[in-house]
Amino acid sequence: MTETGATSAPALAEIADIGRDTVRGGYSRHLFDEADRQLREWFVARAAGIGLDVDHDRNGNIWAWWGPPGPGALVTGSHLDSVPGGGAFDGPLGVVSALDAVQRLMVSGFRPSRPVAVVVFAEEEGSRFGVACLGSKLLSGGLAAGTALALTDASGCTLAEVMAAAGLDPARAGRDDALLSRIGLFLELHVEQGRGLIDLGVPVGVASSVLGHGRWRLRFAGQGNHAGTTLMSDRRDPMVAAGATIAQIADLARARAGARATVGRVDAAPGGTNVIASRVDVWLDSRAEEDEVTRALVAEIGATAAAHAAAQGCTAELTEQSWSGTVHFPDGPRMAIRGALGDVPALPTGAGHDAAVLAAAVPTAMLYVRNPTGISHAPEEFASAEDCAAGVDALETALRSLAGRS
Ligand code: HGY
Ligand code: MN
Ligand code: MN
Repeated sequence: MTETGATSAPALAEIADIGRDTVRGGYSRHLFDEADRQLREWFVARAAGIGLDVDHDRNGNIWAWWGPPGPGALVTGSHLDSVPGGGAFDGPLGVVSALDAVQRLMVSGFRPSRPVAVVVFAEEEGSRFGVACLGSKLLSGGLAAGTALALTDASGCTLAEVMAAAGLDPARAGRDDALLSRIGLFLELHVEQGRGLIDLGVPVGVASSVLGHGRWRLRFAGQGNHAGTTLMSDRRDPMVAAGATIAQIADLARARAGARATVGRVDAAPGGTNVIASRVDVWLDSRAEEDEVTRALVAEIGATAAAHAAAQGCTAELTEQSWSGTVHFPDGPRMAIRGALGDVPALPTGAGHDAAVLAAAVPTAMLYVRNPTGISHAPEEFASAEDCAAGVDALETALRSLAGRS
């Protein structure tokens, strides 16, 4: 960050060593784990260091205010958590760019006509508790507090226990109308996670829509047994049913225009090489432009799983774990931002975001920064220093224009 606030790529270097995953590559930063704790500490210090007043809300989100929290606030920011083995930019770019853009406005002597805040949302990736955008869903009432607090992580800890250990009162978790009433507009900058800006040849764009997306668990149950003494004819092997189902999922998705279905995570119990599994859990992520297409595809996958399970003398159970419907961002904020930035392109995305979840409760908008690899949720995710700087420039210009209005 230069003193004059000259254009510079956001200082992602400050957090580059936090949460590196030496096994998977990339970063693993999950709600209230050690990496998240360090990132939160960094954010609080960085925000306070530029004169913002930091406040932790009841749902684990962090708010850094320029001016007294009040109605009509212009809020920007994103998330700091990652997927397992995720990239460096998904989330942090929006947080660091927001701090840089606000600091530049401060240094320039700009005085906003409305409160301004930088926010860090909790558990956007849902990597610890399985629900995407957990912090913004709790804030906006998109997920009932009771349901959320009972969520468990891989070690069996509940969200309530983890929140309490982090110093929050789980009994207060849930929709926060007082805080929502302060938000006039939430503008999130995010690295693009597809190829739109590459193909258009421009560094920055605005968001038009976010695909509806959900997560389901397929639980195949059979009979655990000995790999050597159990004849093939005597088996009820859930791994065979799971494998046959997974092999079909891609074709079932391809048969529905624009639909996507992914299995990136499988868990077999007990997990011995010389043991026939007793249970295999398969997690499904599915998305499409029309929510009913996603629902129909998931139903078809569930039926396919049941048929393969029956053929193996096993059972299959489909459980919905997370759902966010398709969101079309409101025209007003997007047009105001395009008015301030000039004719930046408007892009749809298949990636979920807190700005899409919050759109149910307050006006929201997004800026995208070009990712020349077109790869995300992987260590190859990237944005050049020049494009990151263009993102901060765009965010500062948009904030200056939007905060100059009451
Ligand atoms: O899964 C998503 O689309 C987002 O990155 N949470
Ligand atoms: Mn992500
Ligand atoms: Mn993200």
